[in-house]
Amino acid sequence: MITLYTFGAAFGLPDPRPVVTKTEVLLKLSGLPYQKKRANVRKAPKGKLPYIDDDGTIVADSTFIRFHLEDKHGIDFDKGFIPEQRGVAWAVEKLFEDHLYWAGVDNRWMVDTNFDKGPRRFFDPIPSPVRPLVIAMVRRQVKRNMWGHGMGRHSRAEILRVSARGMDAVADILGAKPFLLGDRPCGADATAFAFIAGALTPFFDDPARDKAMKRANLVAYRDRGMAEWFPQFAKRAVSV
Ligand SMILES: N[C@@H](CCC(=O)N[C@@H](CS)C(=O)NCC(=O)O)C(=O)O
Repeated sequence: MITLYTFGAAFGLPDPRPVVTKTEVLLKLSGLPYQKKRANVRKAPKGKLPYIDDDGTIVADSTFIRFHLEDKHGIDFDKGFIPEQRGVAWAVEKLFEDHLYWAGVDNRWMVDTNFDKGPRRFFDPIPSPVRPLVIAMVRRQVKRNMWGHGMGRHSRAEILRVSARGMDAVADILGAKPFLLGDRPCGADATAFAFIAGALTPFFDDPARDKAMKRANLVAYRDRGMAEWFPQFAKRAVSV
């Protein structure tokens, strides 16, 4: 039995971190039995979530978890799709994970009102006398990470501009298809669904969200994925 280590539901979503939701969708697509457990991120093998324990084999990072499912269990998430489609799917996946992800971090962590109702809550279990210190330290670290990536060097207007372009690109690739490559999901749909659901959650104020909501196919795609994989969240992801 595979155990997926998660943060747990928040912000009207199955998990606040899209890469965790991505991994759960991959597990659902694989058809393999799995269970979920709340993790202590400080004890995670790479200091990040997700990771899995597959009968004693620990695999960290959503991409390496995918590779593991492919290698050990013989799953081909892109079965039936030609190399060009597989290539587009992989590029879309990494557009979300290595580019648009940072626009989401900026909106959730650097916009005070969003931080206060969102990520600040992660620190509630910390004893109150030291909490403000820990919060300030972690927020500084997130800012440094954003700077190191490069997204953090842009103004908010610039971040919104590049993230809107990215979401438009995905909406254009998706077009009228139910899933990224056609009538059935491929591996990258796990990522696209997770990130689009996160970007569209009404939990946060986000001009990028307002813009993305105008792309009806993205909204329908999010709704389709929620109904298919997380029906218990379908309502909450739409109105929190
Ligand atoms: N490349 C990794 C990214 C994992 C990642 O960045 N996880 C973040 C959440 S999105 C994390 O666990 N950060 C530590 C924390 O939130 O304390 C993957 O795809 O799994």
